[in-house]
Amino acid sequence: MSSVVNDTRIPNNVDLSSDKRLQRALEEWQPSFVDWWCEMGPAGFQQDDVFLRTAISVDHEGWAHFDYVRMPEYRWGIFLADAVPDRTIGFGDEMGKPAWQQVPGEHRTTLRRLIVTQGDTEPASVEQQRLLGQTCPSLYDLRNLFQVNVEEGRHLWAMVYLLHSHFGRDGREEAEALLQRRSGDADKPRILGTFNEPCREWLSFFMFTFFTDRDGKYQLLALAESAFDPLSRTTRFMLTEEAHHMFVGETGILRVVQRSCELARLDPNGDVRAQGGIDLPTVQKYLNFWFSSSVDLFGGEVSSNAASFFASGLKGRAKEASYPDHVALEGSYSLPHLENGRLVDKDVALRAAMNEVLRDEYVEDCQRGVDKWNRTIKEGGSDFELKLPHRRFNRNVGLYAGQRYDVEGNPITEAQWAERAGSWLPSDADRAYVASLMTRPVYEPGKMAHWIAAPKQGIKGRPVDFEYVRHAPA
Ligand code: BYC
Ligand code: FE
Ligand code: FE
Repeated sequence: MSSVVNDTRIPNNVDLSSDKRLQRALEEWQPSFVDWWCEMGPAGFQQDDVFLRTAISVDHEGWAHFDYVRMPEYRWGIFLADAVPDRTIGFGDEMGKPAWQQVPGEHRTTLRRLIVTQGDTEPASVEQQRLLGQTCPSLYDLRNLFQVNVEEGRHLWAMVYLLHSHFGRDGREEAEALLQRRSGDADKPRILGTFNEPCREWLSFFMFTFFTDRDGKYQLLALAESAFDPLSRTTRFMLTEEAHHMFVGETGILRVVQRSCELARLDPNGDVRAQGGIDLPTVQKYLNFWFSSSVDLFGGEVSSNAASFFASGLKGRAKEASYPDHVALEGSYSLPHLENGRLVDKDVALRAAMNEVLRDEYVEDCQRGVDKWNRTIKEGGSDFELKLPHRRFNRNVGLYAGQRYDVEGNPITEAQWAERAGSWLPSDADRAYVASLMTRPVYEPGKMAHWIAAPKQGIKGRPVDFEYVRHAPA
């Protein structure tokens, strides 16, 4: 099935050579992408050989090939999951009609915006993470960082392919603009909030890959349901790569809390900071920050955009087939609204609450990871429990933006917030402390920074002390 052509400039399984115009357009974009990668990708490691996986097919077995590669020479390609024969639209007003192979004129602007928003997050995350290599806790972690980075680069390719192949001149302009915006830039920021937040410490990186890449998972699951079949197929393949990104976050935090417990046991007063580790209350503050920021990425609780995406078949729910009713014209969704300082439940039309439905699944999925971390903490002899803050906590988008809630979701006053926010979110001093543990990188195979436990196993059957990155110090 769908063999991958690898001997061309752009590896692909979309028969690119049969469409010379498209091929030329993408070959023109490619050098701009590589320039962007060299300027904004991992700083200081572009000449190193990195043990990376590269996609070489799209079937379940053996889609990935592992070998040493220099990152600028990574084979970024265009891979669509295999077509589902005679696929029909699975939800909304067009339910049951054939899926679209071309963009319907009336949905062109909206679809383009969805694809651009998705595409924008991919290079943004690479930009956010570009300095992390210089403070890596091990070669194993360094390699994982770069694996995530090259795959986010490939996710950008996935969206740029759609823009070039289906949106004509506007699409080409958007593809250019995707390389021009910059994370955190005052004049040309990335589109969504979280992707402009600094991600300077490895603790943030692990939280980001756990919480923010998981938003990626849910948004991609929702787009995989799209009536626009090329979008569905490309996001289905992206999801296979996403699993590793979340693994990096989940196991990264697991190793941090494991080490934290070890260091607490070593200290006569149980003082983790005195032993040079990251104490669990600090982990909790980072968790509160990245969870609340990522929860914003789902958009407003009540959203006419979300309703019309659903109605027109552009974006469904995650695993739409698992719902009994795919039209969603009848149900409602109860949402607490703040009125005179009290929360009052109000029913919202189900279609208008689709962002919230997706957020529900996301929060539940996050909780599973937190439960695992808590089991590790318990095994480590501590009775501290990490908790997801309430989804209303610290919001900047949607119904609860501009209001104040504690981590349990109770409304509080501005004065109460001012008094307590420092105990919930990382202070400058917390960030400075965490950063102070990570000033020196660890480049010796098998060695770990003091603040993190070793992983249980290496990558692709290699031992933990394998030389995952051959780093030649400058
Ligand atoms: N920051 O009606 P609403 C990933 C805007 S992550 C700033 O609720 P809607 C990855 C919104 O644009 C997955 N602004 O919005 C992870 C709208 O603006 P306009 C990324 C925000 O349309 C790690 C307004 O607020 N994929 O892949 O339902 C590493 C009204 O809101 C934010 C997608 O997002 C925000 N957080 O938007 C690498 C999928 N949230 O039009 C990669 C594509 C909302 O009024 N995007 N706004 O000016 C979408 O499906 C939707 O656009 C949203 C929700 C989910 C973002
Ligand atoms: Fe991605
Ligand atoms: Fe990702």
